[in-house]
Amino acid sequence: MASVEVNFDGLVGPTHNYAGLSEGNVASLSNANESSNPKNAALQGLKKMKALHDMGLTQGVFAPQERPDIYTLKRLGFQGSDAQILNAAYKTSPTLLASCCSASTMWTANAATVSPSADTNNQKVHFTAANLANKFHRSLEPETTTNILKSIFNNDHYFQHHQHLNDNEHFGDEGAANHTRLCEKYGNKGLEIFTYGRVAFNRSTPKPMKYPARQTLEASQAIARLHGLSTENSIFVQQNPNVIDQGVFHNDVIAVGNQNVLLYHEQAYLNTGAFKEEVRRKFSSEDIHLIEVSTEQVSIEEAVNTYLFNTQIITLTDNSMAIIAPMHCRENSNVYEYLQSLLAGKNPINHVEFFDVNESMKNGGGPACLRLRVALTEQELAAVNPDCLLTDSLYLQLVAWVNKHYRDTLTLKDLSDPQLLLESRTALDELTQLLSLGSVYQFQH
Ligand code: SUG
Repeated sequence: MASVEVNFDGLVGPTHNYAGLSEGNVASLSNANESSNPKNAALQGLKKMKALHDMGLTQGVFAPQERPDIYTLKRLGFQGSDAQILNAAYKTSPTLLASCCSASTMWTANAATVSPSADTNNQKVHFTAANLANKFHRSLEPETTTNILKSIFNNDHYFQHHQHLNDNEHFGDEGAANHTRLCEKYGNKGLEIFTYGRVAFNRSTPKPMKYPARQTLEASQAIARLHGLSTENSIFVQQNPNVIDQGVFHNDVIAVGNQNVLLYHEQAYLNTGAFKEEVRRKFSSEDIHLIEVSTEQVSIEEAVNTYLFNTQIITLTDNSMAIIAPMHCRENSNVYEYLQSLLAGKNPINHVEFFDVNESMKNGGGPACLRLRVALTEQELAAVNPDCLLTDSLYLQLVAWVNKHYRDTLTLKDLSDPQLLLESRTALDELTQLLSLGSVYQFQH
């Protein structure tokens, strides 16, 4: 068996809600305060995982985190019993409480940056959890993310884990959402493309005016150093600040790559010409498809609303490629038409599947946000915690687990309900057994 790419999808946690926490993320702001359906959200995610598993791909499961995050509330001065803390936090600021309850770890594209062993100087797979320093609710994620990564990839011979970058916006790091790897075969040396939004230590360089640039060049460079990448197999390219200001808060909202295919909008990058030239020069083969979508074909607004580029391009067992898209792409006739022309065009993508991941989409998370890609050799795959890899029976167990523990409606007021904390801990405790994760959560210590 050759190397494979495994998608580790984030399981949606029991507190999934819409709190409007992400400035610059259009969907998050426009659905603020709506009531959510955590059960449906988790089942939608599981369905996508199962479908990819059924297509013959190796599919991983990434556990959610403990929310409400009582430890953060204590650190911020709330005291008393858990119920008192939740109540006082809600009274002080519903948004603060919602931040400590966000199920945002479902978007595992932001969990970490991963460099496969073919790219690194010690031939190990390297992992660095993202610090997500730009958003308070997301900055609560990296420690437990690292615990979970260490528990899934628990073998020093093959895997190397780094501490997340310093918790400061100068080193703001959003993980794989701003990182794409092109390669011939997954096991070959690839070209790692780091896309950043601004340069932190040089104020005179271009940056967005309205919305934050979450990823800095300095963070991307630090990751490449930590992972032992070479200059020939890495590229640092700036995202177009104008599109960040139109709601493209991560690069995976405007570009997606797989093997020798890069699908991107013509406005995605600041200096597209130079970027394309560098990709062609550094890529190991001339057989590369740089598929540029023009504004005339799909506007930035349509790209942001339909998540055309937040699709997953996957390689099927017959080596053809399929595109995994959200329903929004089917519902928008212009984008649908574009997809049909893409499938008919001279490129390896010849199949599209649409998925209802609407609960996640309403917070700005499409199919690609929900997964962390890890390319692994046969030996590395054998060293992965097998209970985190989806099987037909694990799927059924997880569906039953969701149905048993999750609510089907949640409002911001419900977040202060102490019962929700208990439900969430009970569910996660059981999950760590299902996935053989060990004690990755603070409440288990
Ligand atoms: O960080 N939304 C997430 C969406 C992340 C999408 N990921 C990628 N593009 N890879 C974010 O903005 C919204 C939470 C709320 O508003 O309740 C949120 O965190």
